[in-house]
Amino acid sequence: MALTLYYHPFSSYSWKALIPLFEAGTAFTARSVEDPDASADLKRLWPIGRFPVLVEEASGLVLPEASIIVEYLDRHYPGPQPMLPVDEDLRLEVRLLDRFFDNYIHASLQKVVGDRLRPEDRRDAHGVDEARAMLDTSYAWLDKRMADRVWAVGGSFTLADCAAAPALFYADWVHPIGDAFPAVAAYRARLLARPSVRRAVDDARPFRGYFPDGAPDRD
Ligand SMILES: N[C@@H](CCC(=O)N[C@@H](CS)C(=O)NCC(=O)O)C(=O)O
Repeated sequence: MALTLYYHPFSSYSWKALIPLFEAGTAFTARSVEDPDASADLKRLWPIGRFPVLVEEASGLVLPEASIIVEYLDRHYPGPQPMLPVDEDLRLEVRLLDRFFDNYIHASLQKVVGDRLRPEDRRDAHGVDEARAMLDTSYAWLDKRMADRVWAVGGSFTLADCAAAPALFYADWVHPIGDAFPAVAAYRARLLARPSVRRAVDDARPFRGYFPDGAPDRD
């Protein structure tokens, strides 16, 4: 069945949906919101307007929200390795880590980036301080967890790692992980070495100029 992904190559949440598509080698049509027609179609399909959004042409299914997209792909277009483990308790742990990366790391980095995009007189310094504090707390918790792990949950690459890759990639740009959290830094490096993640990072390179205040000259 034909699949279309509405996305942007530089968008962190888009990477979260792209990574399992690349992992499984699933065929899909990519419609970047750089294209005004794709952007208009996206807003018609999902008035919230955020991306990624997956469309399954044959069924007419319109699926927003990256975590839900990953679960749907895993169920209906599985790759060689499940993104959600078969074991129910491990599945729950994967979902918990997925929430952790989205709610505490991804949301905090988006707050910092979003603030830079505001006019100077509309900035929210207190909110940014809170986001940075949350990043520190999250890095500390994750550092302990990752000390003796390769991937976020269990022994294989899952939805939790799909969430972690873009979150840690961009979080480190706005709030460096540094030497204080070596297990988080090593996990980020492992994620970036994964071919599916590397492909998402490389496809986004032409858009680095979009990063407010400039992208760091690394990664
Ligand atoms: N909860 C959504 C978040 C999606 C999201 O925030 N996407 C960003 C790009 S990374 C976006 O659409 N930004 C454009 C906008 O806010 O208008 C998900 O998990 O997919």
